[in-house]
Amino acid sequence: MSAETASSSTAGPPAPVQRPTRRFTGRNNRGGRSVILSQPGGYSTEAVYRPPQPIRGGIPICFPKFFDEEFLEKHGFARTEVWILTHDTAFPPPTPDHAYVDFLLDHKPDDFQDWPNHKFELRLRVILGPTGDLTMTTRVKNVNTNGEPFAFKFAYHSYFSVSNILATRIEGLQGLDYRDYLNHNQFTEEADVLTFEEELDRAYLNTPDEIRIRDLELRRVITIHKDDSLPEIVVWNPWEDDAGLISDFGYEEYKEMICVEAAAMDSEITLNPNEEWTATQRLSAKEY
Ligand code: TA6
Repeated sequence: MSAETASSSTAGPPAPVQRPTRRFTGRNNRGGRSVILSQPGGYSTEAVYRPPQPIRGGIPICFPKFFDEEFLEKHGFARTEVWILTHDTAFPPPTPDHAYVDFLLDHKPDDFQDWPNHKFELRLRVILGPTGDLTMTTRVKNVNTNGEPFAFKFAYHSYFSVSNILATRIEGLQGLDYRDYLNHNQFTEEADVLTFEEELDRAYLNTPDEIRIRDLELRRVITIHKDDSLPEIVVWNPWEDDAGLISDFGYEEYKEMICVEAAAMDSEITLNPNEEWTATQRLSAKEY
């Protein structure tokens, strides 16, 4: 009998599976409630919600814009709107050891004046798995009754906490073309891993399904798994000078964050009436 089998025979029955849970907070001063998905091992986040300011942190949903032509209006209205909490039977039923929540943002007449005359349904399912994996699936449907198509861009604007930006590496980008938004040029990534020593704002094009964020101090790898609907990866850190210009960004916080965003932002997605687009990203973390 091998040592491995001997130890498993004395280990007793396996520990019961601890399931992620979901709960609702009380109503806030705008009448809204928050939904908290938690996993027994931890994993919580905090964010301040002061509409119409977007939340700095977490995973804001960028829709229907990412940049406009003049770079003036960034990231669209979806991230600052109040979404409806719903139960969406059109999503596949999740397995019992996952906690999930469904949200809906739809069109009311005269809403969203910077994207007028478009009726849409924007649906989001967030699933927390037993090992802390976080899966987000978005569905965008054109429900225009005037026969018109519409076009949009999209991103999961994910903020990640890292121990030290100087000890952070992004893996999976070598050989890819990227647009550099700091000097409006296009380059090809030559480095085997992306490191940080100054402000960086780039969109990598035609990226693979998995991109990893390696935290050398924490000895942790976060993997972003994404589907083909999200061909780009945006990487952003404002560094010292730019962070100082952003009012809700702590002066030193650029040292402990990185945005790595699965996106469809390089070209627009066009939907005809009744067509639907879906995009999934899953985040998982592993220590090594
Ligand atoms: O996604 C990267 C980026 O567009 C950067 O250019 C930077 O401006 C950042 O997002 C912050 O955007 P926000 O609108 O959240 O302040």
